[in-house]
Amino acid sequence: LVLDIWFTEKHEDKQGITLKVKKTLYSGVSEFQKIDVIDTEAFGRMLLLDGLVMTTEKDEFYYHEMISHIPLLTHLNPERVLIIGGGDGGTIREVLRHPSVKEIVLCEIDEAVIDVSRDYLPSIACCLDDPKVDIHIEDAVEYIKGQKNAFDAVLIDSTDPLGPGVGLFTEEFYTNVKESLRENGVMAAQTESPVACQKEFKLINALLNKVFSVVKPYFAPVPTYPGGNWSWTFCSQGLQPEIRNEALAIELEKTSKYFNRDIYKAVFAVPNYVKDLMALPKAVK
Ligand code: SPD
Repeated sequence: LVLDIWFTEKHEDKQGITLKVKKTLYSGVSEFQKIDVIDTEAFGRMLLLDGLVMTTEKDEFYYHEMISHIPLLTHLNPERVLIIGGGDGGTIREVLRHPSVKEIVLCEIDEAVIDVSRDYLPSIACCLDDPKVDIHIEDAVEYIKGQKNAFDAVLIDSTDPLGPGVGLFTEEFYTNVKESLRENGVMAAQTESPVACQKEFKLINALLNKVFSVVKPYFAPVPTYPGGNWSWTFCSQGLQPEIRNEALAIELEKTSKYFNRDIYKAVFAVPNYVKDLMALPKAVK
């Protein structure tokens, strides 16, 4: 008997991402959500939370390189970094490539995501036990309230604005993130797909604009996410996103799968349909 099993993540009951399944490796329900790891033909092992694709072995590099190197290279000397969510460990792995970083605090609400990632996604979770990493199992909405002037960079590696992730997409939360930043601190958040999640993308950007003085969305492919094109948003209280450590950018470029210095500049290009969404002006002759 040859099994022909396919997984589909349905998006708003209108479209879907469909992958051929080799095997289900793990299925469980934590205090917060359903967790699955599926081995797929095309993208290797894939982590699902409440049935939504969080990461896969084959395309995780776009997401984790983008959420880390774009904001961190803007900062001259990031030493203390907070990652919110990110229990799979992919963002930790990339942040550790910045030698100035002395401490990474991972604030993840669901310890089970960390445990499952350790067991089934070793190439992504490889650095969760690095001595520079301090893991807090706590809701970041509460954790961030007690953090003032504490971090050089905050990276919001959250799930979608659903279930346990909802509180990470509010003006109050972003205000607390801003207050947790040291002088010249930078923030980057995953901000949904400009193709498939336009309502969410627009709303998140409007909230960020209320809180931060510099708000710059940037874009890259993530083939297994809805729309295939994803966004993150860089925020600061004055620093514009630009490479401030050229030597490190060159080092990262040598061994990254997506990041290079041309990509750094290109990711901030805003397509016209996104300018329309954000009510930004287009070129006028
Ligand atoms: N629709 C998927 C959004 C998931 C964003 N977070 C992914 C976590 C990878 N570390």
